[in-house]
Amino acid sequence: MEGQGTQQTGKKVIFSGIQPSGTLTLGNYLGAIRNWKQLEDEYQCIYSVVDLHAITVRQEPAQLRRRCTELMAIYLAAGLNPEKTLIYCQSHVPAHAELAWILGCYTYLGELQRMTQYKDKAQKHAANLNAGLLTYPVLMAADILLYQADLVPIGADQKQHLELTRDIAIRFNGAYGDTFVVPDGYFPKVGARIRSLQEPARKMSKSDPEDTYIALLDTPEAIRRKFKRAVTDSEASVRFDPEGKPGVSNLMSILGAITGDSMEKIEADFAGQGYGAFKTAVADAVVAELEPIQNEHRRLMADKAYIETIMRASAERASAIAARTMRKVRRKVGLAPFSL
Ligand code: ATP
Ligand code: LTN
Repeated sequence: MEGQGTQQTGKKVIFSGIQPSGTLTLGNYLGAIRNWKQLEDEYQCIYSVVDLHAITVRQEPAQLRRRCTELMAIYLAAGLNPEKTLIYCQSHVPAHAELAWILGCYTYLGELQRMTQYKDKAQKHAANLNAGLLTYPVLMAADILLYQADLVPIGADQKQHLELTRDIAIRFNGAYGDTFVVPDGYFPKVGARIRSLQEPARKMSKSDPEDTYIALLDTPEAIRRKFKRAVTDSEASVRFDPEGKPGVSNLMSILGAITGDSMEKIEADFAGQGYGAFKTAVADAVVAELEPIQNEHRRLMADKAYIETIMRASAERASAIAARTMRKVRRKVGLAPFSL
């Protein structure tokens, strides 16, 4: 189904979310949040703090609560304008869970078992291999389809989940007639897959050990130290070759994502220089990029009442959009009508 935009704005809809499951990394920033701001005028953007997704892995309750507020503050500190963009907490709109249940009945077990993220997480969390880890992508599909999103900005790691969302939407539309907009992915040209500083074969992930990632709120000293210790190779030449030189190429991607420079330009700029100077330049660029966000974040965290006001207002507006989809879905599926 073609997107018609929200009734309020007539603009195409963008939806994305981040789990409050750890400190945000430079990967989350470059692969996701940084690109969100640029979309805010052209689209009706809806960005969620997806706390229901986060509890697929055990979370300490007080910490989870704090991280939700912290992530909201990061959305705001990264420059999102809450007058235009909806930023809210997923669990504040119960329709996410309701639609996830319904869509789960239109998703095959085989489809879920094939998901790479599920296979990875099943290995990592063998002691708590709960059903939520398997049905995680159904909840993600519900997030997206609930708002009739046209575009979903995500990092490359979420491509498979988006494909599944499309399949579920097409299947449902096929069975009941046009109900959901079939969304497209929106991938950043640079920064889509930032890798671990210690094991560049893996993506940079906030649930890995601390020295493998740069946290958005790391101090400049910590950022410099981590880049200094980042894995490279013994060739001592700054050359972009993701296969042969994954560590150096990852650092080049980070620098390029921030400065906008091409890999060729970075190669030329650092020709004949060792890794020391190069790593310092990468660290300087990251420190300068993050500093204003960190300052604004600190300011916002001192005003939790303001964050809560935004969270509540956005959740109300999001609920109204979600309710429209739910009325349609309930009717199509044949759930008994009711009004309170
Ligand atoms: P976890 O490692 O705990 O599973 P995560 O770090 O992958 O979590 P998410 O909340 O799952 O974080 O992802 C938020 C957004 O950040 C998604 O759009 C995802 O594609 C993007 N993202 C995550 N890691 C990276 C990365 N290393 N490079 C680029 N984008 C990333
Ligand atoms: N699964 C995503 C987070 C996420 C999301 C979404 C992204 C949950 N729901 C809806 C885009 C749209 C992740 O792990 N990065």
